[in-house]
Amino acid sequence: MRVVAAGRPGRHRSVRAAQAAVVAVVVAAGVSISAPAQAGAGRSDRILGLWEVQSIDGSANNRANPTWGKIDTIYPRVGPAWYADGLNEIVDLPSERYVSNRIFNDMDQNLYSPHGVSQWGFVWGQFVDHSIAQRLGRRLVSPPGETRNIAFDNADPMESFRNDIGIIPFDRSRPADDTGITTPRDQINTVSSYLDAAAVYGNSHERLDWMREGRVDGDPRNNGAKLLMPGGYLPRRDTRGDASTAPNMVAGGQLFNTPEKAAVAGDQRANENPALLAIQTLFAREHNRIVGQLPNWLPEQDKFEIARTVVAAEKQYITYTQFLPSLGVDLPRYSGYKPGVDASVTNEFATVGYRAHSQIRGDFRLEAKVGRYSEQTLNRLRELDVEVTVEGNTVKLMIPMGEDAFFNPDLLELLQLGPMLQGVGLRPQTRNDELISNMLRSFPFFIPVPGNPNCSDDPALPPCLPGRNDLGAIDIARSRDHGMPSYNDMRAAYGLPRKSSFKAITGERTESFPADPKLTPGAEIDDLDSLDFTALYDVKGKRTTPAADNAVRAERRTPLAARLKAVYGSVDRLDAFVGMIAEPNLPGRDFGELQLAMWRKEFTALRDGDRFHYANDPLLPLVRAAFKIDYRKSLGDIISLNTDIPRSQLAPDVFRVADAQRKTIPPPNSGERLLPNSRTRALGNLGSAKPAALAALLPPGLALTGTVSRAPRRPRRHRES
Ligand code: HEM
Ligand SMILES: [Ca+2]
Ligand SMILES: [Ca+2]
Ligand SMILES: [Ca+2]
Repeated sequence: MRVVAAGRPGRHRSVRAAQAAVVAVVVAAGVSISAPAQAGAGRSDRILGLWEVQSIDGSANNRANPTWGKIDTIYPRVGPAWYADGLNEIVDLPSERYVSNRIFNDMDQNLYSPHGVSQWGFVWGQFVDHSIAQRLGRRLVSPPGETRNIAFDNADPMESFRNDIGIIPFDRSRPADDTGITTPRDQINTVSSYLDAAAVYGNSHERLDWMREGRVDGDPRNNGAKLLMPGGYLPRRDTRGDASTAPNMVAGGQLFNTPEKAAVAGDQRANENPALLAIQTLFAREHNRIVGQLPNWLPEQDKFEIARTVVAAEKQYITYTQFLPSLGVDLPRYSGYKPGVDASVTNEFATVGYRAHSQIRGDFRLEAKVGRYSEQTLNRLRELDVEVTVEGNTVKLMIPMGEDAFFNPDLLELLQLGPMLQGVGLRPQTRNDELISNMLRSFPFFIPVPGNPNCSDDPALPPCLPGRNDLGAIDIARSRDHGMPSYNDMRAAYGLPRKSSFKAITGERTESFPADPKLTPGAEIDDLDSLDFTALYDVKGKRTTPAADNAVRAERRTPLAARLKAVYGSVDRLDAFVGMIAEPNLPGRDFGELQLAMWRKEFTALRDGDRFHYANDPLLPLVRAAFKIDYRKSLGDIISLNTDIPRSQLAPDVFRVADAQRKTIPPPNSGERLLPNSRTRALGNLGSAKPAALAALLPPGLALTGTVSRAPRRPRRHRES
């Protein structure tokens, strides 16, 4: 089957006008069929018999290199691997928890995003992560590699937590076959790299078959168009009866002993925290909402694939026009699909650059009208450590990201989807800096003992063993496990100059410890007083207090550079993850130089190297014209369309808290740049356009005569709220 480009913009008036013309050609007249659908390909592999379906596993997105970005392929490297023996062995550097205690410890003092980025910054970030990366060897998903527990020294003078098992459990990722022997050890990404909606639909037909309404027989194409959503929430593993045949879900935390109660989503990590599960649930509802807007004459399979296409486009659109700009990540202008760009998520990005764990705030705050929750529900929430306060007509809930919140799908159903999603936008996330919330850096967990397999608090039973997890220490350990380049080699790999001193990294004036009566000269690095906050500043640069809980910047008794120097000695030994988050935020952005470079490079590749990127997909304007379904929505729009929270009760840009709204948000056509050519998913012959041919494909009454409803040119102004 030949695929011919429409690319006939006519006389070049202006770039914008030409673009508009191309779009109009595609939609109003350009989609015609000069040949029947490809022989041999079943109709169910096409949308409306014409349009290529995006593969579920990322294969053949790139036609010349069909394994690029596919599931179960190696994370390519940007820089050289750093192993002790050049091949496989972890480099000998300071213990991860030792580093964490001296660099990441926030002493329970929150510092917030200086630009008022809401908690959507990290919640959306995690949702995106779960569509692009999951290493082989993640516990409870695939068999891990060698055990390499992280040392936890209860006697460390800088240790403020107790860990009775003396280690933080850690396994190496499983190496890619035949690596680590004569070539450096590589790791495998088990999900597809492309920024599709894999977190919603999964990466395999078997999984999707179970998740869609209808018969489970391994083939989703004979199922209904909708996702199974009993009562508007994701199904549990036992919803269809036998949980043992349900898709696998990571069942840690509250689900450890009841894995059959895990909510099932495309991504196995969906139950990890209530906000993540909420966004997963929202997009499953959105899928079903779109299916409901499609005409009845469409076969179920076509409805499904059209809705999946729109959902993926919405997810990308929000990522590129709302999420990235809110954090200050700007990209070069989109200029069309580039088949030479490999969009595979790199090892450096998955293991260092994209681990935005420093942005995670340790609690969620919800506000609802008194009466939304019954007294019984409030009591159950209290049992789950939720703090409930009533102020006038408003009930306020504070949900600590602790034991009871992790892997607890019941919690989301108690809170209800609308208030949870609204709550994520109410408060700022924590600053992207070297501090990682103690909620995640010193998270308690319990290891069952004989006689108490469920770790019940019952005093009659033997107590379980209390341990501590440290996400920051694990990030360091993982970067060493994956042979990540040192900080300076990482900078070089991303085209940035090396740094020759610690103070040049942090931007501080000195890397010496000050003379201070609270510190013992020569032993400052082992002195908890070295971490004291000596001044806090709010967003206006005014001094503030811990009680005001609005600090965005701080001074401490000792410079970060002095502590880094005392821990690492030489700049060239510095872990890339640690150096990256020790860099100061650039003006107007929530990122330092290295992390910004890593995000720019990866998100540009994920856009330019994706044949199904929303701005390269001629099916989307067709869907818009034919069915009045427009993917160009803000996250706030999607929340209000699928919950009982009206749009007016959400900020225009939910990625910023109310008093940090930007004057403008991107116009709805931002970035759309359809360049129909042989590289899109169009299978029809667009060149010899005959509207009648398309009309023949569609039932009577559905004529595609209109032009594309163009978005307003001027950025829309929004009220500041
Ligand atoms: C409450 C929020 C979050 C929790 C509890 C969490 C927890 C975790 C854990 C336990 C791992 C596995 C660590 C390992 O063994 O290597 C991980 C991996 C990862 N996380 Fe997070 N995370 C959260 C949010 C985020 C966010 C906001 C981002 C990015 C914006 C992110 C990006 C990643 C990435 C890229 C990986 C590695 C993925 C892979 O290649 O396997 N996470 N996270
Ligand atoms: Ca993917
Ligand atoms: Ca089926
Ligand atoms: Ca932080």
